[in-house]
Amino acid sequence: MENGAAAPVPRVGVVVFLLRGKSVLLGRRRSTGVGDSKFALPGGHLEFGENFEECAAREIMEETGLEIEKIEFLTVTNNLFLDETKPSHYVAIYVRAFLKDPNQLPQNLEPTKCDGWGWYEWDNLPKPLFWPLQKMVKEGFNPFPNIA
Ligand code: 8DG
Ligand code: MG
Ligand code: MG
Repeated sequence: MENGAAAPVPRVGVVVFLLRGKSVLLGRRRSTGVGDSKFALPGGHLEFGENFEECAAREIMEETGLEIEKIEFLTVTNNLFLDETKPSHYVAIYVRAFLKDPNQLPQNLEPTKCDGWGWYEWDNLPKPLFWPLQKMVKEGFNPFPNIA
């Protein structure tokens, strides 16, 4: 840009449905950017050279201290946050994963970004949900494996 400011670009977010029984891990965001005070999935920015599974495992470790396994790609969405405090655009890569040790407890390792982590039943999700997740739920998306 002529004024020297960097032109905004879309970024890649990797977002994790961490599943335990009928529940999913959610945390209430504390953000000056997008989704402040909304319940959201753990995740973060894809770093240069990472694959989606590596990014998911790293973000979960950084944010919760949890070790995950069976990381599997689910879907991708294109999320525009143009009216937010800090306008942004994310291509969100959604994966699901499971705990390596089902007894391991989530820790709130980034308290400036999250009020705390909790397990929430898929059929009884908390409100308000971060809108990209709310939209997926409304459209009938289900992150749990099909057990035919
Ligand atoms: P990092 O510095 O650790 O890489 O990033 P972060 O601070 O953990 O990033 P984030 O905001 O948690 O996630 C990156 C972006 O991904 C977020 O700003 C918007 C997008 N995103 C969605 N849906 C969701 C979601 O449900 N959870 C999370 N965490 N991010 C999401 O579009
Ligand atoms: Mg992060
Ligand atoms: Mg995050």
